[in-house]
Amino acid sequence: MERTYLMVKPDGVQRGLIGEIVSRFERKGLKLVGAKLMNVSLERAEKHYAEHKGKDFYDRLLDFITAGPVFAMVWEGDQAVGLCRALIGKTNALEAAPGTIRSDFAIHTNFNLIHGSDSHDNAEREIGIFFTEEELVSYDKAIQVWI
Ligand code: RTP
Ligand code: MG
Repeated sequence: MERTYLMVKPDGVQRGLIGEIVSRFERKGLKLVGAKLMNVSLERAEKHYAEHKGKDFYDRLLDFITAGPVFAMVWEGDQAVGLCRALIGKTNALEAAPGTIRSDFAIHTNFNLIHGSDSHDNAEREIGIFFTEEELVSYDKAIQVWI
């Protein structure tokens, strides 16, 4: 079982796409174990996007992710990291496969609606930035045996 960190970015919240986005992971059969609407402080944003420090889009990225509330989530399931990245689609909406979130709803790379952890280690790191372990809920999902 693997956990991943997903976050509807400020553009997705402003466009009223939280429900649409959440429903895609629910329908896939993954298990939601944590969720909250929150503002991202600059300190948290810098930790989260540390790997991009120094790149030309870094400042713009920090401005964007701190500009309004995000919907932070932790999802659990077999290969959750890779499966969620597949449902999200490539960074650039032009390259995202049809049917993915970014293909269906995004136009620009700067406003690509959702973040998903790109590796198991980054997932655990990012979950630690945005959630305390007490905020995550452990439970059995009756239907899971059929998926
Ligand atoms: P994310 O981390 O947000 O899930 O997106 P990602 O893995 O698909 O893309 P990543 O390479 O991690 O980049 C993080 C975010 O930075 C913005 N970006 N802009 N060339 C550019 O202008 C550029 N490249 C990346 C995007 O908003 C991307 O989601
Ligand atoms: Mg990334």
